[in-house]
Amino acid sequence: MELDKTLFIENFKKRLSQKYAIDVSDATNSELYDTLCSLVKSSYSVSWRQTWKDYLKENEKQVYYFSIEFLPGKLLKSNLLNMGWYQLVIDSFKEIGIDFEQVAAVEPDMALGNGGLGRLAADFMDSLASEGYPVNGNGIRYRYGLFKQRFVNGYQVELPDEWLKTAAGNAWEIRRASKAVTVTMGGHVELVQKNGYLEPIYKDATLIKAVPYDVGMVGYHNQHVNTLRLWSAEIPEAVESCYPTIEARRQIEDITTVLYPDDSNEAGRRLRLKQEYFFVSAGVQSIIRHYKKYHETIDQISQRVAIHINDTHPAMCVAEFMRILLDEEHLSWEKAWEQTVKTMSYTNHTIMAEALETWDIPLLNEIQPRILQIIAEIDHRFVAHLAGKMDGQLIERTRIISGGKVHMAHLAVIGSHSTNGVAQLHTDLLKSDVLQDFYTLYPERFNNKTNGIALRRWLQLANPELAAIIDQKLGRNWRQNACQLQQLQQYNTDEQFLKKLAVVKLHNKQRLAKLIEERTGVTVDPTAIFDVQIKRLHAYKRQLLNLLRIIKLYLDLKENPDLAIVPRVFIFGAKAAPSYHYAKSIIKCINETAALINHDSTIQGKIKVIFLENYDVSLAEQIIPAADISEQISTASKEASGTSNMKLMLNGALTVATLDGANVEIKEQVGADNIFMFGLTKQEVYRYYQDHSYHSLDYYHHNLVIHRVLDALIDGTIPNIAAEGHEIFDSLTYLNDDYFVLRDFEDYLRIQDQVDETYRDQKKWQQMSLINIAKACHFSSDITVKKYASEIWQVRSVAQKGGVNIGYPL
Ligand code: NBG
Repeated sequence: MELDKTLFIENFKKRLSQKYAIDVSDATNSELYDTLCSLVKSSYSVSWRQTWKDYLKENEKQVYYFSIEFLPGKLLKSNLLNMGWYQLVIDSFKEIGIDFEQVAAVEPDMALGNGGLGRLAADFMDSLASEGYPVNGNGIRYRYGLFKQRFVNGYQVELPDEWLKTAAGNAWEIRRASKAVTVTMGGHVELVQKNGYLEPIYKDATLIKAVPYDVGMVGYHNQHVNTLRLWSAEIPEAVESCYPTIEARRQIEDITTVLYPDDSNEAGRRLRLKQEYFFVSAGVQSIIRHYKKYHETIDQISQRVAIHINDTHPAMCVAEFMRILLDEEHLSWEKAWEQTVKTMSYTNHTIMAEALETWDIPLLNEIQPRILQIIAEIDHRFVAHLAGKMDGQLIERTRIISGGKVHMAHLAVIGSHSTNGVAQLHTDLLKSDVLQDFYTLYPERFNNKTNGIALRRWLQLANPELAAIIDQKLGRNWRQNACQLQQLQQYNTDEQFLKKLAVVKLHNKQRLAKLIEERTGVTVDPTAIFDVQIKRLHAYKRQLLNLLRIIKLYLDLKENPDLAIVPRVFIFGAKAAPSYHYAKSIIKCINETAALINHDSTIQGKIKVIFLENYDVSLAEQIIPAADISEQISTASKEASGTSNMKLMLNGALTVATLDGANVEIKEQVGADNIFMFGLTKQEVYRYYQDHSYHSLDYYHHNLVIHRVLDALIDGTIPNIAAEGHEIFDSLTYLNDDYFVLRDFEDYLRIQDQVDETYRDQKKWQQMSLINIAKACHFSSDITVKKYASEIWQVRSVAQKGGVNIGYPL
């Protein structure tokens, strides 16, 4: 039915009355939110069912994107936008006296991820549905999402995120008890000969019921809805009596209780491994069950199924797929292996050693002995196949099991037909360094897929004013087809348009200033430069480099309060893993520096430092449109891609960047004149590793500025950081500064002076900003997923793009 305001209001009131037996005037925001979600869901459910039927009818190849993290944030606005209902709902609510923003605020962030990796998975889900690809997500329904961060006396304190317990709960999920599967864990396994194949006999194993909760992934104006399937662990009915106490039940239920913010202790690691096997096994079993329902034989399954391994956490997909093809379908090893490799593909998201997972053999044996047996056999055959053909040392370096450990990245590369990095520089590093031996073995498997972002969320929803002035110039087609944003470049000399850009930015900064005041009590000047660094807190991302410059500026201003600098507001948002001591010390130092600076009237408010608590997707949506400067200052070679760099440029921020991750490609797009580059290159960093010629202590001794700034960490200049200041001081001096902070410091100061100078020329600034907005379209995740679809998964788009008219019916 064609949707109009009157009809919508009528239906909304009716639904509210059916659900809660009340009128609009008596309803709470939660009730209004719940009613709206219910209407939205009933509308897209029709398309959801139809999408599924179309897949079946056409016998479409299905892709399953396995990721231990999905970080969608809030879904209401994004669903309304994609359905073509957004404006209509705002207008209708206004007419009946409801404040839409207050209703939308009721929704809890779905924070089932830590950072970039999980958010990328969520942006991909949006793009895949919007481009009409038959791709489903497969993950875990954590009862507690990423912790809520509070600052107490400047320290990070973690509180549980009970998102499912909030009044709004998860309005979007559908529990599908009928699709549950059983996951087997622990115990022992024996192989017995039976009718020419080996049958595994499990003893003392634990059976876990895996129940899927499906969330619709709504495509943009195309009536195409995919599924994000999240698994929850429960006790199977048949064995309920074996778990009489709450403690006993928790052994099972805990598997899907918390999202791991780190895995630095043994108990945490065991549970983490269980989580990995749990969602891998549940997902792979349900894929094969579904496939068999519609196909007679399984030996060509790779023609209809593709499984994507997002980072190493789901790497056991390789072994689990083999297990089912061998133990349950009785395929020969060779046939099963051929199908497995053709089905699997893998994305690497980091070169940081600590994130390339390995598992101790006894632990894997304890969690899933059959999977260990299969991995051992894959390893054995891999070695046997290469023996005599390849250098023995290369074989040792690449095998899956070595040094008492199982190397998950090796399993993922060996067991799949495609391995990709997430930015060109990162992929080059995989080939030349981290996975170099594998590149020698399988050059054809390696490819690059530079990350992307969903322009719908990060521009249309986060920055409606900017979107509106773009409409005035380009019409609305860019909303369907991101590439058209490029045309904005032609307005580079259109002074009126440049002024409009500046006005929009100012409005966004005023809004953020208000939020800052509400949350921190600190007043900031919206005409100052808003300098933003938002990302997980990690030494390699170098929030510390930013902090050292802030301290330098402060010391300069104390010496000379009339110093002519452009006023700046430094804005941080970052969570540190709870056990990452050093990162938490950096948080404490930033907070104490902020307290000192923000309350020192002698510097006349020329700089302010704001660390906003609890950085999450919703906060990112508020900070990004207000940013002037985007800090992308990781040590070259360490940041695989980064995606906040893309979101910030899309919103007109100018980037201060090292030649790292996707910054390199951003520079290629906007040109060296429209970005502020500084710092060591990857080659220079690697040269230091090789010749050991970096001695950070020399910088402390010989560079007066550095000396003075580092002393401020330990001489009481910044109060309340006696321990943390020393810890950081030592890391930068005696421990030789792993991430070259001191080496890059001077160059960073130089480039920041250039930022000031450029900001003084507002016209030039707006022109640079415009180029950044126009060129950001190259980083649309719509484009990225098309490349995954055609070059890795070999699937086609099945939805028609209908334009604005294919809204979703009521
Ligand atoms: C992160 C990288 C980022 C990258 C995202 C998404 C992990 C393991 N890696 O640079 O650090 O942008 O993945 O690819 O979270």
